[in-house]
Amino acid sequence: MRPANEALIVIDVQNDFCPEGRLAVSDGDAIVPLINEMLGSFQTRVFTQDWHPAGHSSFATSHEGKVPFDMIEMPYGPQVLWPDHCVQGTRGAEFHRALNSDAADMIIRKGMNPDLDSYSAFFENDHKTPTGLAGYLAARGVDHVRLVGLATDFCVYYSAMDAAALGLNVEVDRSACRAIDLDGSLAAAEDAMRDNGVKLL
Ligand code: VGL
Ligand code: ZN
Repeated sequence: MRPANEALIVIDVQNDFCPEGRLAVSDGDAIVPLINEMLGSFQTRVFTQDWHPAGHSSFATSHEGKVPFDMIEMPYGPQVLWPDHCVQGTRGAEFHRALNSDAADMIIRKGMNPDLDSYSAFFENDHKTPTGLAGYLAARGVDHVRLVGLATDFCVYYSAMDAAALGLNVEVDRSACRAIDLDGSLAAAEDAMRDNGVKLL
């Protein structure tokens, strides 16, 4: 068993990010057995769930003339436009059915604000609006997090950077992550994480 100051954070292991999902990450479901095994050795286990209202501003279908993976400028900065995904209450938004989600101590839902995307488990993409996870971890005496899940170069990456900025000790276990990798985004994310003191396993 890992010590009580360490948490496992399982990012967005949902049907829409797995093969056959709306924003499928190649091999995304391959990490499920590994994560299930890891869950047994952490005393604090947090899951995140991307949880968008229909018509969310991060969907290409919400912008006339745009297609998935186009970029737009939002008031809070550049935003990739995605296929519709993880719409609240749909099968695509559910955790992968083989994932042991019963093990979650805490489930953080994010991306509910129609005008603002949210990749990180800690802050929405304006880098200001908190999800409450930092307070939850602090209240439980957690100062060390291990991140796994989908996708390495988006939600795992943003979560790792925010965790490091909050002063937590951060590890990303790449054996239990898979990437989207848009135009070199995986290499860029790994470089930025290393530069910010995130330990890549
Ligand atoms: C994610 C794109 C859009 C992720 C979520 O979980 O990495 N990526 N929404
Ligand atoms: Zn999303």
